[in-house]
Formats: sequence, C-alpha cells, structure tokens
Amino acid sequence: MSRTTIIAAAQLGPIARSENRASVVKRMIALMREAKAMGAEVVAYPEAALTAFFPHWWTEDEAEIDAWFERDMPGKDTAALFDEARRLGVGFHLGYCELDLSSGKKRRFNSSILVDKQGAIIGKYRKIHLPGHFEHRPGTPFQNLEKRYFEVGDLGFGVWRAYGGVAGMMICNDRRWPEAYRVLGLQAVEMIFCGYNTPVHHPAAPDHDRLGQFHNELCMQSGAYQNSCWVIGVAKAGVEEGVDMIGGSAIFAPTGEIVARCSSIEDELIVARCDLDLGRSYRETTFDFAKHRRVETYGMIVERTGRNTP
Ligand code: ING
Repeated sequence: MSRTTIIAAAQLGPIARSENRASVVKRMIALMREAKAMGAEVVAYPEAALTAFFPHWWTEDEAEIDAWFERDMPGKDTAALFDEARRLGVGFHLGYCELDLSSGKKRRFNSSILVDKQGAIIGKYRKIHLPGHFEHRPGTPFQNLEKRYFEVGDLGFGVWRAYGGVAGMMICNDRRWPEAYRVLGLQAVEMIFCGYNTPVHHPAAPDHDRLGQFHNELCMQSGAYQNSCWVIGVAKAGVEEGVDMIGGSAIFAPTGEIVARCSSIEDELIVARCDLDLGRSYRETTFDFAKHRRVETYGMIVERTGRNTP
C-alpha cells in the first residue's frame, strides 16, 4: 500500500507595496480553505509570500527595509493563518522575510518554514543562493538586491519528517542549482517545497527571457527526477509594482513529469495526490547513489574549481 499525501500549491498573484499583511493573509486563508475542500493535507505558499518582493527596488532607509521583515513567526498578522491551519487540520509551507535579533545583532534572511497540522513550526530554511547584485543599478528597469537585503542562509539544506514522509525546502534561485537538490536527495528527501518570485525579464541577460518558463520547469523537473522526489514549485506571479513575474506553479513527480500546473498569473490553487513511494523504483535502480555514484573520484576536482575541468 503506497503512502500518499495530498499536496496543494497556492500560487499568489501580485501583492502591491500598499497591501498590508492582514489582507494577504486573508487571500492565503481563502486558498487554504479551498485546498482543504479538495482534500489537501499540506499547502505550499510562495517565497516572501506576505509582501511585495521589495528586492526589486532600491532603498537605503533602514526602517523601510525592516518593515518588509517578520520579527516574530507567527506574528500579529500571520497568527490568523496558523489558527486557520490548526482549525482545518492542514499543514503548510510559508516563505517570508525573517528579521533575527536572537544573536543581539540584526540579521536578515529570505526564509521559509514547514508548519504541521497542529500549527507548530517543524522546520526552517534560509535561502543560500542569493541572485542579483549588491549595488544599485539605476539604468535597469528593476533591481534584484537580495545580496544587499539578505544574508546568505546559515542553516544548510535540511529535511524533516512531515506530512507522512520526508520534507525539505529551497527558495527560488536555489532551484537552479543541482547541488541544492542533491544535498536533499542524499538525505532521502521525498518532497521539496520551493517558492519563487521570478521576473519574466532578466536585465543582465535579456536573451534568456523567452525561455523563462522553460528554465523554470527544466530545473524542477530535473531536480525531482535526479533525486527521486516530488518538487512543489509555487510562484508569486503577475505584474507586481511594475515587475512582470512568471507563474507556472506546478507539482513535479519523481518521474520528472508535471502532474499539476497553474494556468493563471493570479491567486490559484492546484492539488495533487502524491505517492511518496513513487520515487522508490528510481532510488533503487537508476539513482541508487551507493551503487552508482563515485564521489570519491570526482569530488576533489569539483570542490576545488567548481567545474569538471581543472
Ligand atoms: N528570482 C529569480 C530566480 O532565480 C533569477 C532571479 C531569474 C535569476 C532568472 C536567474 C535567472 O528565479 C529570485 N528571487 O531568486
């Protein structure tokens, strides 16, 4: 008898700078209720799901920057989401901007959490691959200042027993780096939750724009297939403060197939019955790491140069 978990991806449309967290949480609760009605046991929300994606614009005002972060999780506005999850008996994944004061120093991270059906936080991840640039680039149509506003995540890629299996997380640009999936795959991850805010236009490489959706699916299909796991990719989509972002939220099977995909660039829910044992035949044959990987041979070269050629 296979272990199945019904997983929902709750894509969000644009969030205006002026939209407050309470209003966004209301949108998220509506999607959570729809997910529950469709039998979902866990709902995944996008990266930085509570506010507009502020790394798309430049500011040096410390107070303005801090206003985009959550000091507490749950906080006064997100408590309603935790309460509703508990009431419905649904777990959830949430991407948010974390302000950590626990060390006595202000630390800012692009983070995500896994919450169980009782509303308890069971896992946290802090984004490692921060794309974009640190300096202001006034000549471009928008910025990507994640290197300025966030620290590189210091929690590594972890897995947790959750939602009937083994769950892990990554955030947005992480999904373009195969090592992110492999570190989770080496921990026998069965479902990876990944939120994203991905502009259609890439100022540094405009010729890539036409392939944005293709690359989005390519990296998550390969990550799922090469690590015999489910991948749930959830977008913040649509034109947000003048930045057009891709949608394409989807649920990827360990076969590499897409089993559900959003068709809009607004708030939209997709749901899939995920057989957590579907990856087993891949993990025990093609991707039997112990039998086929020879990391002792190529490990040194890749570690030293980051490439296969010395
Ligand atoms: N956004 C984008 C992403 O990785 C990007 C940035 C887009 C990088 C296209 C490279 C190519 O999807 C975030 N927030 O990481």
